[in-house]
Amino acid sequence: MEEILEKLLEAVELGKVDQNSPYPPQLKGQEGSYELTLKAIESKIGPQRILEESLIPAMGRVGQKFSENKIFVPQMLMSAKAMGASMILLKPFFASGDLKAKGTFIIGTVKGDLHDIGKNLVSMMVEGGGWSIIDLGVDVGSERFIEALKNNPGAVVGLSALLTTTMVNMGEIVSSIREQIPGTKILIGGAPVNADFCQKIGADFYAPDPQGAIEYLNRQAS
Ligand code: B12
Repeated sequence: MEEILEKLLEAVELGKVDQNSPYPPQLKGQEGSYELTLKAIESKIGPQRILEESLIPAMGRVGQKFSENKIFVPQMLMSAKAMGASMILLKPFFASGDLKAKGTFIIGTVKGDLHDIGKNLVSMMVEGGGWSIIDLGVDVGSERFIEALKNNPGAVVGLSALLTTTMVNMGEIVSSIREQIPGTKILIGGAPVNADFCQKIGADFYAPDPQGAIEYLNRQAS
């Protein structure tokens, strides 16, 4: 792997946002994820490799260390910030050049859950796939999904959850949508969910990653 991708992985893992950021003390004065992502882009390393070889593995390591009680919420938050600084720079690469959208995709992280990195990634890539995006943010309950659907008839809905305690809220949201706006296509994703759970709560499709979401959405559009 290029040295720059290794450095970026380390910067995100340790929560180094940019050169001026005082955290973590051992990387004081060194480049952070912002500068390293810029350099990677300038070196013509594609956004997909930056994501797959640095950013996503970094968050995997962070999760592992959190599970082992080697780091705590504040450190996890700094890593999320560092990842966010990179994602801002990657967004233009995923943004759509298409003028006419294939359809509308309403996405949100479900009630009780504040994790938005994966959701943002999905929305960025789906937008790049030619869909118009309505991102409802985090901690979203059924009422807000239904309101957005009423304003955008025929839109496909995407639900994200990262916690085993909040994935259950997906079931309640799916039921409410089914009751009020039958026929809506609902896609779910996030680390704790899978195809079995999708079937159990009556959603239409589970995708493990943005690519799977795009493929499903394109099947709906054609
Ligand atoms: C960063 C992080 C945080 C940050 C979130 C910042 C932010 N802005 O998102 C902060 C510090 C706030 C946080 C808080 C907490 N967290 Co946290 N967090 C993480 C961490 C390290 C990374 C998550 C992440 O961004 N991954 C990278 C992205 C790219 O991956 P992803 O989200 O899975 O998304 C991908 C796919 O799942 C999919 N996808 C995601 N959504 C969707 C939606 C659709 C429609 C589709 C198709 C696909 C899809 O596509 C994405 C790209 O491939 C994970 C560990 C991990 N390895 O996941 C823990 C983790 C999720 N957190 C955990 C916990 C316990 C918490 C807290 C409860 C801690 C606490 N005691 O306070 C709180 C909960 C706060 C809340 N109410 O939500 C646990 C969850 C355990 C569980 N099974 O329930 C984990 C797994 C850590 C661990 N190993 O214990 N966290």
